[in-house]
Amino acid sequence: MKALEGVRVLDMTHVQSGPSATQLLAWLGADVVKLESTTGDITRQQLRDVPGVDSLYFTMLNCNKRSITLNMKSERGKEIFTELVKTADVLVENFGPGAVDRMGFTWERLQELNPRLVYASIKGFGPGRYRAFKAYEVIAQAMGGSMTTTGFEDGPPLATGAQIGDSGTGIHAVAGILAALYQRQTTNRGQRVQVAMQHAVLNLCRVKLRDQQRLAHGPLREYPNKTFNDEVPRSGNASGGGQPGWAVRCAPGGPNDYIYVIVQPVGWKPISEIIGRPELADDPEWATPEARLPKLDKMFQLIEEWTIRHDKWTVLDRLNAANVPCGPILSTKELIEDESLREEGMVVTVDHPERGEFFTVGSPLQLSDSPVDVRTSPLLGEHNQEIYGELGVSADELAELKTNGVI
Ligand code: CAO
Repeated sequence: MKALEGVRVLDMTHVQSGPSATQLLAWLGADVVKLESTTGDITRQQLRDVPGVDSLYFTMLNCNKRSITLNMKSERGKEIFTELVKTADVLVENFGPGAVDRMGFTWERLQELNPRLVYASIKGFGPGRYRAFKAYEVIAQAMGGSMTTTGFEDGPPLATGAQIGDSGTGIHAVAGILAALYQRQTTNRGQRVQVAMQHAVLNLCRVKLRDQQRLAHGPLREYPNKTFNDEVPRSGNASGGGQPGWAVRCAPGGPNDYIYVIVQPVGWKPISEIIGRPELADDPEWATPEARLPKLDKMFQLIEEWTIRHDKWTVLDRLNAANVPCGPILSTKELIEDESLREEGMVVTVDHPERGEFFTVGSPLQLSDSPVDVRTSPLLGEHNQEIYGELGVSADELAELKTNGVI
């Protein structure tokens, strides 16, 4: 038994934000049926590395799902969809604003068809002035507080590699869907779940709005910036939080030879010993967090004078042995080859029928009674016969639907 065993998800998602949500639902045990246009999710063909084979973009976001094709713009397609909705517990989509309504399926209509349906939509924006706008990852980062706070003070706003706008929103959508399924147990009714990418990113940038309000009471002393105006500045690699941190360089000086070091109040004494400056532990100029606060740049410079002489793995071990929190910057190559991530099931090998073996990132949700078993993404329409057979569509009719461009 898996946690979501028996939950049927009709998955009309495409690209990243929606598929990331439904892949998690599949890993939690839901039966996720991905409904695609007859040409398929556009990502099947985007960024292809192997000609004619579903891209890694698709295969890494659509594991453990089944795939059916259905032309929602044909009359027969709409009839079939009507039947599919009746058998679903959850419908998820992330088309541009209004697309499902234009297909003829408003929330009112869907409720009529299946009052227990949980209907989840991911859009770029909420119902306010941006409601009709399409959105992609970095647009959400731009409009949700991430870009303005990422980068260095003297440089432009930066996008982060973490897909907080897409996959970050997907996770928020999963939380909403699970809550709606839970509430349905008492109400026996489904409900509408709406998540906006701008909102999800803003939620993840919550602490930056904390700092925006703190500015009213003076400069942000935990930031490395020397001057402040009326908005939170970009602060490079400073944590800006309660405990100062910075990325310092390590040997041999390559692009990822850095380690992020946090200096907790208790950490200063062991750090000063490790870096060969034990006298600074009791020096009133350095001994307390308050004394160090105005010269964090100098403090990290002192630390770097030691780290630059060692590789990041040595620094990781030395600092952790003294209970100093730190993290080497791991490159994508190091991550995919990381033994411990493989043992933990976070980097897994999947066997795809056309591409062969590839790596994917496993499920970060680890439940003791619902282990995740990562299986390949489906080929386009691979489960047409299986799913439409359940609805009573005969083999002859299937062939006819194919000829007529309905599936
Ligand atoms: N059968 C027939 N038509 C289908 C179909 C099907 N099975 N599935 C989708 N379509 C049609 C829709 O009806 C719609 O057509 P109309 O515009 O004529 O009504 C069209 O395909 C989909 O439109 P779209 O706006 O979703 O697609 P796009 O490529 O122009 O935009 C995107 C892509 C991502 C910008 C947009 O979907 C969007 O803003 N989504 C919400 C935000 C989001 O999730 N962004 C994340 C992007 S990366 O993860």
